[in-house]
Amino acid sequence: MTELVKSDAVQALLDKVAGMPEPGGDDRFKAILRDMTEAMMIVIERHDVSDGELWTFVDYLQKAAPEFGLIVPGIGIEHFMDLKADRDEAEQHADAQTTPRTIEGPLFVEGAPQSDYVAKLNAAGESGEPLTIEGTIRDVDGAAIDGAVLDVWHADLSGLYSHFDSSQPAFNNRAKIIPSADGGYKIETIMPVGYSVPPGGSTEQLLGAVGRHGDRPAHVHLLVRAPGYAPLTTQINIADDPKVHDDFAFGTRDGLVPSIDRLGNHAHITFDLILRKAEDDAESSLSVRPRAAA
Ligand code: MBD
Ligand code: FE
Repeated sequence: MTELVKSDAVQALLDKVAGMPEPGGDDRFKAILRDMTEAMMIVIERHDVSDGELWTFVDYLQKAAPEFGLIVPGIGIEHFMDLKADRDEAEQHADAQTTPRTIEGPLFVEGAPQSDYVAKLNAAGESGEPLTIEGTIRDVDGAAIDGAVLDVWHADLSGLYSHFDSSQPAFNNRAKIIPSADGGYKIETIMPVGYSVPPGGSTEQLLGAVGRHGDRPAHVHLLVRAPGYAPLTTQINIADDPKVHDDFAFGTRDGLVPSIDRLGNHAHITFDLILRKAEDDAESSLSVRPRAAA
């Protein structure tokens, strides 16, 4: 089916494309570039992609570049990285009963205002359903973790995130919490609504071309870091959102849909965060993904 790609001429072309005969450059990058280029050629041959289709796709990519951070979760690659991390972790730490990880997404901002134990979000003062989230941050043996820092971020009632939506106050619905000595944390905010990809944008165009929507259920992002522990990036998914199991970014996972207790008009969620010790410095540091900071 891909006889042309397998031919000596194309294989020799790929070697040259990836700088194989050259002494300079990075060997790992050479191998990856070669495989990526070969994968594209296989797709072109297998689907008999025309010249017009190829250059229409190139034009799409050029225009879509600012939305790549949304397209990567939209085509399941960010979730795939979680599945791979789960697989690798199960091989090395089969018994670690940690909180499930899920995608970070492209909307985290480093540098949120820090507070002890409790963070009050909704600096914009939107009138929504009051929501309290509380729990403890512990290790797999149930002990509080020294030096843990919890970042939280979520969308406003328009489904937009501060920093990326300049109409919101700085760090609206973003905070850094230093848990109490026993690992306790508390978030006081309002119930967020789901996020949708920008209307008329490249992500929506791609998803529409395969009959999909670009919506996420309401969710609250959490990131816990602590010296000597594997960082945990996860989310609370709001159980009564109709799309809770229909997320364009595939972020909803078992164990991340806690029940919601309602007392009057006040919603309450209990959610514990369980981390495991890191084996080495690499495991205890957050991925080097480029992130916004303010
Ligand atoms: C979001 O709010 C989000 O969390 C992800 C993963 C992707 C796009 C928007
Ligand atoms: Fe989000």
